[in-house]
Amino acid sequence: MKQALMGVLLLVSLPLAAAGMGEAQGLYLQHCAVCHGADRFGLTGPALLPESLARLRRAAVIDTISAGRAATQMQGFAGQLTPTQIAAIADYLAMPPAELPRWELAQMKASHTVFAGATDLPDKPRFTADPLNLFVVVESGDNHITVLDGDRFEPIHRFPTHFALHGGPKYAADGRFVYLASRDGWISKYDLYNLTYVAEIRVGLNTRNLAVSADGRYVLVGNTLPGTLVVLDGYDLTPLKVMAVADEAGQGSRVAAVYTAPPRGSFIAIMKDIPEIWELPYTTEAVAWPIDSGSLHDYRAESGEAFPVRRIRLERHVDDFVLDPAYEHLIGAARDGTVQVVNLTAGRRIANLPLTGMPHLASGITWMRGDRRVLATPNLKEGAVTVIDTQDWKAITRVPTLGPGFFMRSHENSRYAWVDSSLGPARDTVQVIDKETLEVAKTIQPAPGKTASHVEFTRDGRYALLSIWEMDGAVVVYDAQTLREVKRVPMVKPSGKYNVWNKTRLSEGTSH
Ligand code: DHE
Repeated sequence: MKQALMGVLLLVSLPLAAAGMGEAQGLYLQHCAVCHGADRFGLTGPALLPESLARLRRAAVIDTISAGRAATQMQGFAGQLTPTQIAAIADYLAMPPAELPRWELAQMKASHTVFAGATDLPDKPRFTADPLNLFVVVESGDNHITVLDGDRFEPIHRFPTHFALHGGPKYAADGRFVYLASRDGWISKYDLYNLTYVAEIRVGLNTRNLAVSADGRYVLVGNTLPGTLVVLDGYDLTPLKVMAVADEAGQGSRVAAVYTAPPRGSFIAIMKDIPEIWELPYTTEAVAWPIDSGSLHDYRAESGEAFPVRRIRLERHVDDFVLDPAYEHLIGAARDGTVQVVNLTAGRRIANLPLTGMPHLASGITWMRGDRRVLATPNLKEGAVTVIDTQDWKAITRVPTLGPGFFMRSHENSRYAWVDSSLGPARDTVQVIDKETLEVAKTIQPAPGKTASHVEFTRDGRYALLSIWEMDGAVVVYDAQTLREVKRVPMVKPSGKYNVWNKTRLSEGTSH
């Protein structure tokens, strides 16, 4: 801790030293606090804590303070403040607050809103499009969502969201409601039939992602600040339980990710700072558990507590993971690139995978190749997709790509899997891999010089929708068989798109 603090202090550069901490704080309170809060926890503007700004370089923070942020209420301060004052504010924002930030049940309750009349609306869509073939498209450029008709590729509705949504929006099982998480800890429930928000609540200061139970009764949110798991009522987001994450010796941890495991009737959570996986059963009713002894079921019966925690202890922690289609195995990667396979029923690691770079397993997908199910993962550091046999957990091949990428997608009805190279110089290309030959069948460059990424299929797998990740971006629709462009729908930096059918039917070609 002392070392970490020293590191932060050393990072504080000359402008802060020159202006002095007091002056920088004074400038912050005078110019920024009205939108971002005196405590930097965020108000109408986002939180400005080191955790919230971790993805931005110092130069980008200075640039935003100087020039403002397009399509938001953030104005530029270059005309009012000197470059030294702006740099001092940027350095002040990189400092942790004097007191450890807390966000407890009382603060959550104070932030909770159930919108008037919104829990009592008709159970029928207000539009004629197929409600199971809608896409929710997150436009991160100006913090909006477009609801897109997945047959005609026409927008049905566009609405504002909290700042910086991240992770996949999650649907309730019938696809009517969608739950959204912002990096700043805001969770919203939206009614896709009536095109209106139902409820919202702030559950933390920095959130990883959320998961929805298969029965729709609960939402679980994993936070990094503070390190908590929060259970909400799926109906109106009332907070039901807040769990501080720590190992049995009391070492606290940030949450790295949470997912729902429908056949297990449980949530699975991984932790950033302790080598543990937590399984939290959310139903005490009969579930087709894949286990019969030494079991979670027994544990749960003994516990009698709501959301008891089953700890799976590992030697090394995992930061990123995917579950196999049977929800029997968790395949997890650590930041150092090591990958382990954990049998969730047995509660132990059963294999290590000797992969290189940094596999992005949250984007891993599986398919049947002959009589074997394979798992393919893109890589955040290397231009390659690794294909793994899920029977013996051995890598079959590495498919070279044009660069490191984030996302990989396919569909049961498609012979191709799509992968981007958005983290390298060929960021304006995506590649289409033949799932049988495991070779690149085509390289597509939808808009030269503009970042291309994140594909999602229509419910029948006939079309693949790709994002051009720019302020003047678009969702480009391709015929998934001929790989020819069909349509281009303008969007503002569409970071991701989510098809109701594929997500709720747990398509093997996408994330859930
Ligand atoms: Fe993501 C999903 C973690 C940076 C866009 N990202 C996820 C999920 C995790 C994760 C655990 C799964 C959540 C889920 O499905 O509910 N992301 C991380 C990181 O650790 C990382 C590398 C660093 C960080 O800042 O947290 C990171 N992610 C980014 C970005 O910089 C991206 C490209 C732009 C952004 O919006 O912040 C980004 N992440 C996404 C998207 C998804 C996502 C679009 C949903 C993918 C899907 O199809 O399900």
